[in-house]
Amino acid sequence: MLYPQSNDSRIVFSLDGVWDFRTAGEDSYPAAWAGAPLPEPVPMAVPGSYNDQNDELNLRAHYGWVVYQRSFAVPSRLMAGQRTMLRFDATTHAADVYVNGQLLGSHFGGFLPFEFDVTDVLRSGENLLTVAVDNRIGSSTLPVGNDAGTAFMGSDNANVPAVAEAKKHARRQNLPNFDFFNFAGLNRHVELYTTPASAYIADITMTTTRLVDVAADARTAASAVIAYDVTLDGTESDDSVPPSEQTVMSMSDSAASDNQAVTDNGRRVNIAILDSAGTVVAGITAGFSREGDGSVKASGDIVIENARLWNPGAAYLYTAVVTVSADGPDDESHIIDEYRQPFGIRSVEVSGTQFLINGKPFYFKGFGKHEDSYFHGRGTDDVLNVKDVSLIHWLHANSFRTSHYPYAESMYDLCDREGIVIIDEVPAVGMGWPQYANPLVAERHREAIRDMIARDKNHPCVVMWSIANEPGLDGEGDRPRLAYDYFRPLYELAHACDPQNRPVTLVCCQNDYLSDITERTMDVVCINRYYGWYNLSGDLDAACYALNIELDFWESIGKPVMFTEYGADTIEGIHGTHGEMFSEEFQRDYYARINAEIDKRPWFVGEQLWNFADFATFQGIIRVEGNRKGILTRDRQPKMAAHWLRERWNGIPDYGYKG
Ligand code: E9O
Repeated sequence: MLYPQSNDSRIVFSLDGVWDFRTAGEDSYPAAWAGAPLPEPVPMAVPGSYNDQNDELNLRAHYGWVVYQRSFAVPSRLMAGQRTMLRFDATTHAADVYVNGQLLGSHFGGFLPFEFDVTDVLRSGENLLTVAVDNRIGSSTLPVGNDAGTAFMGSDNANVPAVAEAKKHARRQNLPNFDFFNFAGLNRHVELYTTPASAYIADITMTTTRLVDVAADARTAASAVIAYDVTLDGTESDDSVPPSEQTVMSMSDSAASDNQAVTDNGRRVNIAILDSAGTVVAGITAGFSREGDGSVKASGDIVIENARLWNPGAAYLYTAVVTVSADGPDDESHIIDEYRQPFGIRSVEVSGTQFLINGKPFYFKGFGKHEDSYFHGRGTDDVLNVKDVSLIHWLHANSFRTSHYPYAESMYDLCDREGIVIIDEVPAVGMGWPQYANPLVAERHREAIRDMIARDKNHPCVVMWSIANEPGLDGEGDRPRLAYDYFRPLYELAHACDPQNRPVTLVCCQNDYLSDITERTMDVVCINRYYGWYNLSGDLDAACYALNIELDFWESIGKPVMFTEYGADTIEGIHGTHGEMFSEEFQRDYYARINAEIDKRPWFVGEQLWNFADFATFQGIIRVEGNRKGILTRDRQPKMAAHWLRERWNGIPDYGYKG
């Protein structure tokens, strides 16, 4: 799904702003609210999680449905003959969408976009848009909620009669089996956008397939072969003919002016490749053909000479200006649709125990993050994203994982531009044994993998897919095999979905790595380890000893291995000469000691600590105002460890750290 874009052929209208809002029932909402103004609404900003926007309603404790509503008018003159789409960048977690009382459809899953065709639904004048959103999580949702018991690492005196009795009368609530607050609502942008109706560009894929003569510093290549793939859809997209001859242009030609390759019905695509200065450096014109699956596509290769490569810390972006045109009855060429797709030229591969970008061994320096901030909750916040990216640079970090869900698109755009590397993760967090036997979970999991890769495939910043965080992989009996049987097909699905065939991983929890037979089969072994915190607490000598025992095991596996989490809760302002747990000194010493051990292992290809910043969680006895493992506070002030890491990371190059 292409991100909405305004140009000569398309219009985008933002529906962000202050909407009307009401909480509704645990299991439903009044049907009458779908098509009439909400009674006594309160204001609610979109995008944004609703939870921290209104204190009177105690929305952090809300369980079940809420209803958002706004009206809008569109300039019907401008939209006549266009296809009009209503897009949600993400609603968390399930949504029913109505326009003028008519149900357009429902969507499940809180972190990826969906859209509805509203061409025949909108009327001139005011339209009423109503979105009902459900925040409930349970054993069939991703992320996973507990149906009973406690939330993630919650405490309970299960056998005390009074506790057991009180639970029967307790209000229903979400019990996340994950460690981040279940922020919900219209977390991301809402847009109306148009495309031409008869034929429009439905998708674009730009894939680096070959780099020739990469320079020693990996900044350039003598040439790069880019596979393009453009999908056409629309009411008249299906009268295509077999592909006509394609015309590859040299750099000196003007791509935009070459219209030689024309189908019988005259419809053709032109792709002009612009460098970062906007100069056309290559291009192609091609016809469309119908594929076996019924889609209408144009695909082939474009060669870019003297290619500038995208690198961590040294980004370079090209833009593919994709134009579909056809000859009218007057024999003149008319543009039907156009789209500007940025992309980067780079390769990613795992070779032996190395993670190679542009053929050079890359070392991951960074963290797991969250979309999380005061007031906004998980709401898209470009100020915060720009600030975080600047802090990533300040720390001399080069990467992060989108723990534990795909982030808003604008963050990937920023990272493309700023040369920051992303491990992109689906919201499969909190998974254990019951989920592996639940076909609904498996289907939702597959859908999340497919949708994430379809959305993010063109981003050069994304170098690896993570298909889950900390599922149960080890244990007695057939458990390791059950986990393998569940995850191996998902690993293969991720590879099959990705035109770039990037490495795929599964982020594994502190576990019995000897009985776990799944993690070792990933392209990169990504481990979350808390030696010295959750175990051997506070004893860094014992922690290092234990870590080395485990590292000896991974050495025997012969794959690249990295930390995707390690850390210690730290309350800013707590100090001590001997650095006890929770003090700023302890967090610094923890990283100093653990990093000294991984530095001895050449196949250990990265350190992504936990976490970039403190973040909100479900309340519980081990969470004081959330998870405090940030090296920054929630308001982005550095703790002592951040200064220490900043110095360490300044001395670690992106490429070739361990030879
Ligand atoms: C997932 C992440 O979302 N990994 C957790 C992080 C944490 O700080 C959480 O925020 O808790 C760590 C899981 C470690 C489990 C260790 C097991 C030992 C339990 C006593």
